Amino acid sequence: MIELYYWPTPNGHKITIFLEEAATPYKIVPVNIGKGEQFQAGFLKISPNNRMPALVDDDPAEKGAPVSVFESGAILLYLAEKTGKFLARDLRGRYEGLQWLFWQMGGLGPMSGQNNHFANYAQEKLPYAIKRYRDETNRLYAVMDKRLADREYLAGPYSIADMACYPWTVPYERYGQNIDDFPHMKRWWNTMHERPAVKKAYEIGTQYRGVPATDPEAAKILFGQTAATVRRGG
Ligand SMILES: N[C@@H](CCC(=O)N[C@@H](CS)C(=O)NCC(=O)O)C(=O)O
Repeated sequence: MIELYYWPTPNGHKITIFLEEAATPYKIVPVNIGKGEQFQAGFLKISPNNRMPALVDDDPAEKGAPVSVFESGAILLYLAEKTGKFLARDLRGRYEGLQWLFWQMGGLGPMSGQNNHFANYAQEKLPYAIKRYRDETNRLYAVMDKRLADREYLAGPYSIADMACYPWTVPYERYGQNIDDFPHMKRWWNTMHERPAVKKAYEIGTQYRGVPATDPEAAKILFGQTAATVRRGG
């Protein structure tokens, strides 16, 4: 059985989308990040970056001790390799998927995250920072839009790259973007939105709603972490 350490955020949704698409049995272990559960000692052992998602597989391909994985991109790759699904096996197809997965991990995710932080969470409204990340999100949407002009999904066939990108485009309005400016991306977005497994993954998320990151106690836990936070474990 796979244990998924999860909270319903974009990075969490990526993994429930995969597991629902592949019909892989799994058990959710909630990690309420607004309450600081990401700093519990047991969780830090499998996710030293104090971030969810993380996964423990007690029936790995090579058998033996359970395998634990943190970082959503690594988890998607692990699951694709375990199940043989949603990543092409041939060299070219595989790298079509992997490059767009890494594009999400290094670009779309972090830039949208900073966009959201400065536009919606920062107490101090900094016009330069807000514009910087809104513009970069805007640029990245155009990259995706161009890519999707002549193929159904980012890698061609449906893959872990789409599962990684979609949750980070769901809140496009919060990120100051107009999806009508990106017609190919909009077509892809609607296709993703209508997939039954994607709907199911988001439905599962609704069971775990905690306090929003704007709550003062949650904000204290989530924002302003430094090396000292890591050294003392929370
Ligand atoms: N690069 C990591 C990012 C994970 C991440 O940022 N998770 C957030 C929620 S989306 C989290 O656990 N935050 C807890 C905290 O900030 O302490 C991944 O893709 O897994």
